[in-house]
Amino acid sequence: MGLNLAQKIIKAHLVGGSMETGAEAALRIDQTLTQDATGTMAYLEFEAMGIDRVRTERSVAYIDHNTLQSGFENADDHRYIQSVAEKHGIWFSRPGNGICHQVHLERFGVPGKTLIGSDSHTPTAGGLGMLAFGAGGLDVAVAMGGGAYYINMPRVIRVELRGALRPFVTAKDVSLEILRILTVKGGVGRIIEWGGEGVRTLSVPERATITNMGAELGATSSIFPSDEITRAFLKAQGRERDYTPLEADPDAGYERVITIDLSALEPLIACPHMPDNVVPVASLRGTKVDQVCIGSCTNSSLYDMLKAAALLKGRTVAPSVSMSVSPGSRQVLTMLSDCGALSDILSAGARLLECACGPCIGMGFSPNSAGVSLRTFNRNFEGRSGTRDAKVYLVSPETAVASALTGEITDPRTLSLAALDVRLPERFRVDDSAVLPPAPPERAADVTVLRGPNIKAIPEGKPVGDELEAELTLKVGDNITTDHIMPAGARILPYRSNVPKLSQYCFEVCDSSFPERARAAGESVVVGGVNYGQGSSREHAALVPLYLGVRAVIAKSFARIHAANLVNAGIMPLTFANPDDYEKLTQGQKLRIRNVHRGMESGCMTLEADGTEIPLVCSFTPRQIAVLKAGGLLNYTREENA
Ligand code: MIC
Ligand code: SF4
Repeated sequence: MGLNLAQKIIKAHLVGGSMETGAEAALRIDQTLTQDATGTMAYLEFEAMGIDRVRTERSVAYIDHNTLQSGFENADDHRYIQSVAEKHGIWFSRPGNGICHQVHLERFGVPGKTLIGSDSHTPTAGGLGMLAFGAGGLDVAVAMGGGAYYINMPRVIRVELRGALRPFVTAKDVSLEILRILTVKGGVGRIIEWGGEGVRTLSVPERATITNMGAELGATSSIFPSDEITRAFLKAQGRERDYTPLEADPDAGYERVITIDLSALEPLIACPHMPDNVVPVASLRGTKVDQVCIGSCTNSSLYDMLKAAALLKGRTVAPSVSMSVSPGSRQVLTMLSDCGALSDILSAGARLLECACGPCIGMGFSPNSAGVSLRTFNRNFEGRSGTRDAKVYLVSPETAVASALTGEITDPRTLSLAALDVRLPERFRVDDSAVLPPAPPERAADVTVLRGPNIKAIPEGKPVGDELEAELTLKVGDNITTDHIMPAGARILPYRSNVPKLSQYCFEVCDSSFPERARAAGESVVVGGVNYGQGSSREHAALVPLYLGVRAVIAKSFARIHAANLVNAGIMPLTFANPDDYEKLTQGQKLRIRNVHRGMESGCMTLEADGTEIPLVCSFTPRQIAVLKAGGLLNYTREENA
């Protein structure tokens, strides 16, 4: 049997382990990216490893999340990242240059290469045929140092695309359709490989909208083939030399094949508060809209912005709607400005925000109380927008603009507008002056790393002992996101390099008394339901609980990146052997697990809770057991390097 595309790239990068489904595979990583909200931690960790210079083909540090600078904290972090990047061989994309995934697609992604990034939407680069993974900062730090990245060898689902999208139906609707089919858990342990004749009808930015939202499926990665459309995109970016054709073998095997007929799709919308809560836009017709936002790493390409501008041209946003547009990169913004499309957006009454994540992560532009916000983004988790009771819906740029114009949720097809004829340019405006090169090796020693007072030490991991005795300090339900565990937003995000300060907000969305209780307990355990830790790659969702004394999380199931981050922090992710046992546990109980070390090896442990015995399971690889016993990946790597 031939190989699918994912297997081909994995095979070419395998440096250890095995490609058998479920086994641990160690991959050589060609490129890394970081963004500032996770980057400070990643570079502190990289520094702690004592390696002088990155050993990747290309590592890029982006500043795109924390750009509000409402105090000294963000600016200090930017200077830290800029100087640490210059010293250690990392390219630095200045604030204002754009969202990491958009800029990486435009300027750095290479088909057939591997990329890991300290951001869950790193698989956006799969739109170019790159095999890209979201990871915790520590995994990225290790990869920068030349270490392998470990994945549990995923199953591969093929999505076969047929036909072509009809007017006003978009790549975003394809993302929402696959979420409707697979749900936010459906991609866990899987790579989603897109293929079929319909692929040829999708441009690279459209493919990237689709691979971007593979993160919402919980998928390990998502990937498109690299074909003539990829070549044309790279050529238009002035880097045709990076092109390699790539496709699956015709007889490749897949776990499952899902067929989507593009011509049968209609505009879709994800309702509050989960990206898989998908219905046709038409079914919500007439719902009043308060706010509309176009942007984020899902829908901020030049293509998306030109479509939005064409629909807004000569029209006015409804008086009841507050609308923002955040182009994904400086390339997008300058090209919009050069061709006059920016004026069409502004004249229609939209507010122009910076080329950054902005409202997507609650950094400004929060909706009004109980407001309805339509966003072209990828996540609509409760509270993420910064307004606790806001109702956030996820849509395409076309649906967003149609709704902004009418003031209510509107299927763009009902406005009798002429079909859009937006094409990508043959040549993008290439200006990399906002990407600063690192110092050459011979000058690196002269570069001083600048640290502000907000940068605090990384919490030290503790070796996992043979017996755990701890209090169950928090019991939460299903689909707990990292936004629940470690919220972001304008109030909290500036403290991403200050774990003690961040700890005040841990689990704030679920129970604001948790930090106090955990501190009082000393050592504690958190209990969760299915898909615990879904969403972002932020390792703060592990490091902050570590700081608060959490030693294990017991859940019905875990999201991939978060489970890896817990292990990296030296916290055990354990699973109920029988999910119904979740009901037997009560917050406040004293828990005990004996013979932890034997249990990690055998995959079974027994939890004692007030005389009840509850079987738990785990499937740690020998490497993960060593990491847990060392008290986390940082200690483990230090020991290995020594
Ligand atoms: C997100 O979209 O949730 C973020 C903010 O980009 C995170 C990273 C972070 O928390 O800094 C992600 O997706 O990994
Ligand atoms: Fe930024 Fe939002 Fe994309 Fe995360 S999902 S990288 S916050 S734009």
